[in-house]
Amino acid sequence: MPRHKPSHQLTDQQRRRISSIRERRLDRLEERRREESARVLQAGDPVGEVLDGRVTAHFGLNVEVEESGGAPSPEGRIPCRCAVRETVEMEPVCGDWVVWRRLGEDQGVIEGVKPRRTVLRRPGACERLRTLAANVDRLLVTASGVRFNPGLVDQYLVAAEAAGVEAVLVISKMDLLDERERTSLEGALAPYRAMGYGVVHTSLTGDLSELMGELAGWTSVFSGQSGVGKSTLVARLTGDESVRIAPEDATGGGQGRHTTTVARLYHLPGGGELIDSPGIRSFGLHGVDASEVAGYFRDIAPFIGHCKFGDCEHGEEPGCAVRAAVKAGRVDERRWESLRRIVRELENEQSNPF
Ligand SMILES: Nc1nc2c(ncn2[C@@H]2O[C@H](COP(=O)(O)OP(=O)(O)OP(=O)(O)O)[C@@H](O)[C@H]2O)c(=O)[nH]1
Ligand SMILES: [Mg+2]
Ligand SMILES: [Zn+2]
Repeated sequence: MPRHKPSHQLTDQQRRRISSIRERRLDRLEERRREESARVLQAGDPVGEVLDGRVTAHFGLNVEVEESGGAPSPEGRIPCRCAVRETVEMEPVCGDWVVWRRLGEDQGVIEGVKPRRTVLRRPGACERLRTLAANVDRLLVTASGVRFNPGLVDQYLVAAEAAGVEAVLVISKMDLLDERERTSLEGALAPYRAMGYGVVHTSLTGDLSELMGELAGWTSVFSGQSGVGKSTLVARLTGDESVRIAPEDATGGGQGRHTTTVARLYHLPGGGELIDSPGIRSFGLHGVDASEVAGYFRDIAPFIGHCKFGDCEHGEEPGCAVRAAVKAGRVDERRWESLRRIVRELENEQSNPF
């Protein structure tokens, strides 16, 4: 029995109930946040000037902030636990640039969140929980080479295109594949290479210089199902020994244990930032309209203006240029099936927002 029933098996009444419980829980959390903010502010008046900073992690009541600019201390940059001032409307998330003040050695208060350049969201029935990370330049779509799941990759790519974030495919656990499996994986990856996406292979001990090259100077975020090896890569790339990694992986196929529970920002020794994020079961595309999705498929987008009908859904309608391109072998059939599936899922969601 799966621990969580997929949401489409719930009745409308159940969905509404879950949604209202979530809302109440969040209201309580917000109430506690206000109390925390009041408590912290009472403990001492804000000292010193307004500082610039970046959010490195986000917990229930507190947000971890690092002062930006200036040289890091010998122990590295020391993050400060901050409460969020009540007047701040946007809830700060990992990667946010903020203005804040110190309240002491290791406490502070966030006074404001700067406008976001990019925003990545995660699935969830409630808007307030959806933001995963802000101001990222690259989405590292991480998938295990063992039982590679292109359908999920396609969802991530749509999310990246919609957010205006460059996506790079990171295919992990290559050490577990034999020659025949490698060849078949290459076949599945060929369409992505042809579309211009970077594809990087990694293994448990192999060289990471190619991946490092993709990350230098940018803020990148790892995403992908639990157990694919995101944190393993973060630990190796940053040399940070505090990164939590799942113990021995018996299956190899990415049956994750949800080891990482909150998104966290790390620094790369050669410059650039890396955000590790919790593995997710599926990737929702909230905020993306079903009619926009085809435009986010790099291989399909060039054909969509040529369909007979302006509102063509690129299914089996007559005169569909996308379908014709698939039949002519110019678009990978599996990608077209992905498009159809994502559109169907979004239409279901949009007609049933719970
Ligand atoms: N053989 C092999 N095992 C790997 C590789 N990368 C990671 N693993 C193992 O896979 C398991 C899961 O790794 P994690 O790094 O914790 O996975 P994660 O993606 O961070 O998972 P969550 O935090 O749950 O989302 C660990 O036992 C790793 O040792 C790899 O390239 N090859
Ligand atoms: Mg992890
Ligand atoms: Zn069409």
